[in-house]
Amino acid sequence: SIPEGQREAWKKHSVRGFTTKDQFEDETVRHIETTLARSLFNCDELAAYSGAALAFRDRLVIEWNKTQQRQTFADQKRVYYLSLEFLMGRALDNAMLNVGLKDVARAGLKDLGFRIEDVISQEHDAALGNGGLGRLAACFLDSMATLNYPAWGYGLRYRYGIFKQEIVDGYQVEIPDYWLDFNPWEFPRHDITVDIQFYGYVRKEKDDDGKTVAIWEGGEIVDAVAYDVPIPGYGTATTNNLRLWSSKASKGEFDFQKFNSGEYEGSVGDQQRAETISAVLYPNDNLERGKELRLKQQYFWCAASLFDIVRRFKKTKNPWSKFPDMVAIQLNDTHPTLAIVEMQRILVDIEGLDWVEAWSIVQGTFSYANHTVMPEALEKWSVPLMQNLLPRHLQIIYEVNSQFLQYVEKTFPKDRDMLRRVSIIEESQPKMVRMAYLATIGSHKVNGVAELHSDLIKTTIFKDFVTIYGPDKFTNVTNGITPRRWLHQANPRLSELIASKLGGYDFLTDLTKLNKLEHFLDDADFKKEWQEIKYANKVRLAQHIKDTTGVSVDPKALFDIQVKRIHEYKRQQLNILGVIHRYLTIKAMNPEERKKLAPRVSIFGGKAAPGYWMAKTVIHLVCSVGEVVNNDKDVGDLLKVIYIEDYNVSKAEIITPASDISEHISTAGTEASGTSNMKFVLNGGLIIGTCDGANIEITREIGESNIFLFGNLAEDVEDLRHAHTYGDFHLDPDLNRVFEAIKSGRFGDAGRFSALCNSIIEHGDYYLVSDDFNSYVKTHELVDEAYKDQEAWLEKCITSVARMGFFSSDRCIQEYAEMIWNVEPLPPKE
Ligand code: CR6
Repeated sequence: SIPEGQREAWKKHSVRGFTTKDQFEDETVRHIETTLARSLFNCDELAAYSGAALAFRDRLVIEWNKTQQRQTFADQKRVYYLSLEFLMGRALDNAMLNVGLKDVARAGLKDLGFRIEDVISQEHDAALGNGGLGRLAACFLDSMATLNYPAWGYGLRYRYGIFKQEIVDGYQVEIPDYWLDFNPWEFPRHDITVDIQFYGYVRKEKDDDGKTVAIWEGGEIVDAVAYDVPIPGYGTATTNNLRLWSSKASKGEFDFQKFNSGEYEGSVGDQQRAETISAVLYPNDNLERGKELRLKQQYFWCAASLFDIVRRFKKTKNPWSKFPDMVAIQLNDTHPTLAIVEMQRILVDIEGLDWVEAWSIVQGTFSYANHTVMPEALEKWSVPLMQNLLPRHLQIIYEVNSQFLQYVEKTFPKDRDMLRRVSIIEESQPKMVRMAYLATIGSHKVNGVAELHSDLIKTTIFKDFVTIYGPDKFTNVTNGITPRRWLHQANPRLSELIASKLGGYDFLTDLTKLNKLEHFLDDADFKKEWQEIKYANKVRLAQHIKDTTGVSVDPKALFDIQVKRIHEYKRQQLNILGVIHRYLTIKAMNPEERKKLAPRVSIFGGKAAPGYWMAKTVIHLVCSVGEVVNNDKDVGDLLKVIYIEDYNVSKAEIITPASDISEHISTAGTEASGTSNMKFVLNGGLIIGTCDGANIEITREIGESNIFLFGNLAEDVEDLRHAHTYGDFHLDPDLNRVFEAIKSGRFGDAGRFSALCNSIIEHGDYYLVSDDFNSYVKTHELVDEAYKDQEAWLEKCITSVARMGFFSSDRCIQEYAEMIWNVEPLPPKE
């Protein structure tokens, strides 16, 4: 650090960051002219974005540095949020709003010849995630900073985020998302590099005290380089850190010999192999495929993060026993479970702690959030694969398992089968490591993400663990969303209207304050403005649809939206089959009947995993139906079917505020929580949904009369499936009519849809589409009816928004902090 005598000079020149419009313009132009080497003759919108982003970045960095310093000196417990996905979206708009300088920027950019909206939309989304799980991590970062928690996120810096989706001739085409061309929001820390070891072998040796120690040797080394991203809180100076690791060939490993002797390609090959580790995000949502590179990613990221966390702890000079009092590590799903094993390895093999003491430190430190009960998404790694890649870690897993099983056997001697059921090692061919069990055993708390889901994990996948540990180890933290991005940023006019009624923007940091909106249900001006805002948001979406698909939709029609990853359990197939039913019904109506019908626009969006054939077929069916319906003069504006390509966070900011109704229609018991359901309701849209995930709690909060629920309950699903497999299956007659239309070739070559139709008709209808079809269609009729009474509809929307306070991610983070992490906020000194 700088010597005492020079600190005054230093302080005099210390950077302050802009606050006024003039200063903002100074900074922006300076960055455009110097950092970017452009002039006023060649400054386009992208350059304006870059200049403005750099000006804001400077401001963030100042607070970020102070926050990090404060957190270091405070010597108190910190949270580390380990997530393989952070679906951040765009940063500039968020930074402007969080530091409270968007109006300054708007005026400044106008002076310089730009519209702020055009500038903001130049930014490339940071799309380091698949769907809900990654977006949840992003909302949590926003809340942790806003609530002043000393917290870091740890993830991977993928060179390619989730692919871009193009729809070509009605089919999904995947385009690589190379997003790092210009990213002003990250800071490479080339000085923070960690050596990560793979492969090799384990040697046992006696140390000086005669104790046997394990030494992991050989194999290969890859470097992890830190890239830091500042995370500004809203209305606070706290700016936390998100550290993303990037892989690089280790200097020691790079083969200079080869390079010198002219084998350039060979030497560069090693480098490329190392860089492959953090090259791509696996594009699967709720599905695991046991690929070696994925396991490599997981260990690479866990080992680098733990090295970093341990190094920081050691600087405090606290004894190891204090580790759980200083460090809370949250596992976002099982992807970072190897961190548990790595921690035990560090404590026992490197720091020389005794096994039992080390393990109690590990358990005191870690907690694990489960995000699914679906078997195909539960992570398992083959023992031979792990033996090869991480030989020492596999030994540790076996030792953890053996001690755990001894305890189980002693405690439950009568239940012989229990040992097989709860073993971390599944006795299959090949043997598999069950990561969810390992995560549960190595953590002090396990939580689900909505009440129903948390109940389900206790009665299904973790039933035996509830018996073993007692129910207190398991808890619920219902998911939430940040109202900053999902209301204030996505729907600025609605946020402003709400603020004008509630006397300011306090609701953005205490969302329960929204309940005062119920006092304005008789305020005609307020309601009129509310309605105008919804209409303007629909106009904006209609324009986007026109620009991207060429189809004109009427903003006065009922906008019915389902945007999320395409998955059979989320049942987009139920939606499109319902749309076909509607189309056939319209076609069979006489003109008088048609007049009574409310016009609809059915909007779909979402990516299918590249290898998920059935999901891709669903996309193709939606597009094919759109092709027919949208060109049917007979139908006109009564029905339009739209596929919005490349659904992502920044598109969601346009789509979410424009819904009248949105669809959250998973087979009951399959959607752990869902978070888009919360976003839509918070933006004044109603929802149609099953009794699943957070829909149930949304109903509890907003009232049954403000939501359109339908379908079978989670508790009946198993029986229904069982009945199907024993031949007790009835194809709903209306659904049959829909299938007949598809088979007749009305929507193009029927052969393309046969697998989709047959999964329902012939192969057991696992997701209960037919069982729920009638109830779904009938409920949509209720939606049509309700929409006719615009006055009553509006009242439902406003009432629902007023009651959504519970679903703020701030509430979630407070629950995690108090029940699971046991950490205190550290607010900046004023
Ligand atoms: N796919 C759940 O399916 C939940 C999020 C975040 C999911 C979804 O219902 O809202 O997590 N699960 O908790 C997984 O990713 C495993 C998801 O996003």
